[in-house]
Amino acid sequence: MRTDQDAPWWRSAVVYQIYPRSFADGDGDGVGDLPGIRERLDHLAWLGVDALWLSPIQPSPMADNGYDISDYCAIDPVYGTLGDFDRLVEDAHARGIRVVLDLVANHTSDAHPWFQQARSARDHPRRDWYWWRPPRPGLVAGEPGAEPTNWGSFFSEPAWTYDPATEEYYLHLFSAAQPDLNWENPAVRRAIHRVARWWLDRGVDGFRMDVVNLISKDPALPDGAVRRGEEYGDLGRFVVDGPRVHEYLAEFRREVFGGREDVPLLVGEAPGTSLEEARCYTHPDRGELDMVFHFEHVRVDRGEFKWDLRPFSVPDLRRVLATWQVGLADCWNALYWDNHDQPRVVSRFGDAVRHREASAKTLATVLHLQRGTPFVFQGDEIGMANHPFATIDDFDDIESLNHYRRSVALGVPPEEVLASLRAMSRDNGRTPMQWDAGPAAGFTTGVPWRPVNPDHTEVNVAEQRERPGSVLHHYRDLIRLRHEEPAVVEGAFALLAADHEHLFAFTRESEDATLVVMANLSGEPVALPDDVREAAAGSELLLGDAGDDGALGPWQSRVHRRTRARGGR
Ligand code: ISL
Repeated sequence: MRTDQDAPWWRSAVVYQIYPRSFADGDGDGVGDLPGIRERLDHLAWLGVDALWLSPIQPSPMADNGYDISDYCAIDPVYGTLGDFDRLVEDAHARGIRVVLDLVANHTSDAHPWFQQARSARDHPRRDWYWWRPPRPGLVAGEPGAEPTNWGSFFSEPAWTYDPATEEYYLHLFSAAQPDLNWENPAVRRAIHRVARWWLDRGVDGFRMDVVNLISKDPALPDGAVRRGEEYGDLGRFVVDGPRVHEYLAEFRREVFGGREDVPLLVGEAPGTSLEEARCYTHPDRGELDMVFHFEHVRVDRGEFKWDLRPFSVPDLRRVLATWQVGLADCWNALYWDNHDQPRVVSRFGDAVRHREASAKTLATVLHLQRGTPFVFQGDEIGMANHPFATIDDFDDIESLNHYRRSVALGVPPEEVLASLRAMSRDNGRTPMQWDAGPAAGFTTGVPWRPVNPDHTEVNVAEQRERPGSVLHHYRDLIRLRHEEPAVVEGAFALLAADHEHLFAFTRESEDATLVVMANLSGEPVALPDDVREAAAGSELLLGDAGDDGALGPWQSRVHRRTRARGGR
């Protein structure tokens, strides 16, 4: 496996995210599985990725497609067996590909034995593994308003559910089927450490920790301020980057990674986190997380624990990305455009209609050339786009369905809610992977669990594999460039054309070379401003079409390299 002596392996790595339900189906039941992934490993090896991250594969009632785990140390039968998992790890490792698992430890499924025991009696020793509270004094338990706090969950319901058997409420930041674990309890933390060690001993190479910045809550559980027109209080400051989260993560690393030779990757998903907090999570001196997925470029906080799509403009996007590049210069970034929770990058930031391939390629270029570890979500490497969902019956995701129900109940016209779901629903990222132009896009021989995007007849791996210049070949070139050019990994980031309406341009400067990256994030041709032209003067073209060196065509991008003279600039 590729390892640099001084730098951890993940610095020069590209990670590929697999959403197992939708990647490849090996047994024809219409749901993706581990044998299916194994059969497609050659695709990942051809692309050149260094690691794959699997969204949850453990047993789950699938209230949230596996982000509700009922047994941490097993495989859900729909995905296969532990034997299938071991074979997958072995085959991936044989190709130099590491395997990273999702660690969902903010909450379990309500079907997990821990929760079953906790809810069985108030005095059960496991009661305190979750957050239980009595109803508000003087109010009728189970009636709206009697919840212990005024918090709303991520999924448009109250964050508390009443349990009549023991006459208390339990806390869930997501659905009622996902009760939050009480990390205040050291026994809970030890149990999670054991789970993580168990998977590492089985050969996995790291974890993506789900909503890891939500694991510590303000134990006073105060009510949040209710903004005008909102139903729930603003709970963000009581649970996002909570009071003990840094302590828990330092402990996790010590207890789980301590003494291991090949240090695993630890990347944390951190909705709502700030740059300041991210520096605490990722600073090498603190050693909590290697990198975090922040949300600032994709979502905007509208309060009440909800993040809407951030309105898109190039100056705004560039400012956010550059701020994180500079702000984490002594730390490390996780670079991503989308994942299984977000609309597809080409539909969201690019132009899937008029400039599909060019915009998919250019967006990939600016992602991969920033400083940090790029995460490629399955299908982005061929420019997969949002699905043309028609009616509410076409949606499946719990967040989307709950959002629809709540909005319509509050009087928002259904067509309006549908329009917003088409743009932002998590279902967009979950349609089956498009392998070929055949029935069900080569994803399954059966009936796929989610509709295949009708554009698979044109947009698929098989076609792009045969076509140099395709989005797929471009991803491969970008990954190869990272492996061959140290400046891609370590070069310092500096923004160019800082006021331009359409350009995202920057340099990456290392000891030996300066890379100049210029990208036109618009459908209009642009003339290059002076600072970009000067930076690129006398350089060699590494990637992109040469064309007019004073301009970029619609959605065009180029990467140049200037060798630095020894002893000078
Ligand atoms: O990103 C989102 C879009 O609004 C949120 O819906 C998402 O739920 C949030 O980012 C947290 O995501 C993670 O935890 C959830 C799970 O549903 C997501 O799939 C997961 O990535 C609860 O485990």
